[in-house]
Amino acid sequence: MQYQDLLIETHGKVAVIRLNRPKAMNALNDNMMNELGEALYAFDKDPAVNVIVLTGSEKAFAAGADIAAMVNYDYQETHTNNYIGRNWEHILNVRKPVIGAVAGYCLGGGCELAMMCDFLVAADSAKFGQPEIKVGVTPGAGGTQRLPRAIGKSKAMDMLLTTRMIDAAEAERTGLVSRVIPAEKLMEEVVAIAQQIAEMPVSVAIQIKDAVNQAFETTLSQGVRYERRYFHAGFGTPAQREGMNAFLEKRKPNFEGL
Ligand code: CO8
Repeated sequence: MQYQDLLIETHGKVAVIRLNRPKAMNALNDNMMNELGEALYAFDKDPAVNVIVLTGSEKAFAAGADIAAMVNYDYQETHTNNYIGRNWEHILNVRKPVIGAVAGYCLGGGCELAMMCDFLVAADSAKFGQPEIKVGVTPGAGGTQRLPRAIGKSKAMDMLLTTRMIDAAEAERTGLVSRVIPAEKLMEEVVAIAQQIAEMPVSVAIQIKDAVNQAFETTLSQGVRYERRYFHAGFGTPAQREGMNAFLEKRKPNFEGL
């Protein structure tokens, strides 16, 4: 499939979606977000793909929503046509794991999109920020909600109100990203991480992702009960038979197609 604003690669069971508007620091416009939704859904239902990586360029994961496209929006248009809601959050419906690989600027809507990934790996060049206040608006794709959950209220307020960017080291320290990697090795290492996950049973990866996301939507006891349903159900699956027997037989498990 060819896209105007995305580049696509596959590495075995790993699909890489690259945001690609180099002249505008990957500013996110309507077409790119429509295409991103299409690509995500295509890979989510493709049995040859177990894990998706979302990335940008060396300079920018994305420097935000496209300000040139938004400058003349009016309330009627954004509300009635449901801007953001209609095409920004498809990523949240993807069942397979989505890893965000962030290099360079990751700002505004770019940071909000990154935070919709299941986890983030940053290049040491990454810079995260929510500078929307400087262009006269609040964040609109979860910045005021996901950022405090990720890094705590004080740091989030600081970033949102002052527009201060944090670097990769601070992002790792605060839990926004899981690992930091030298920029020149970012994609090699992220694809290797994704391949490691892709060798696991995709059915269980989907359940773990779903259960972890429940942790942000429910109470602890309800969340644990939710997890327990998956755990019990696991004993009716071929992945459990293969995984546990392989361990006891001291061989590598083969989760192909599971
Ligand atoms: N939108 C449109 N174009 C952009 C954006 C953007 N967000 N960011 C960069 N560009 C363009 C520049 O206009 C410039 O274009 P040109 O060469 O034609 O002048 C080109 O990219 C290169 O940028 P710079 O020359 O500015 O490069 P610098 O290295 O000097 O600076 C920065 C890089 C720091 C990233 C700087 O470009 C910047 O501050 N960008 C804007 C960051 C920002 O304010 N982001 C928040 C935008 S608002 C938002 O994201 C709301 C999200 C809610 C969702 C809304 C959905 C409808």
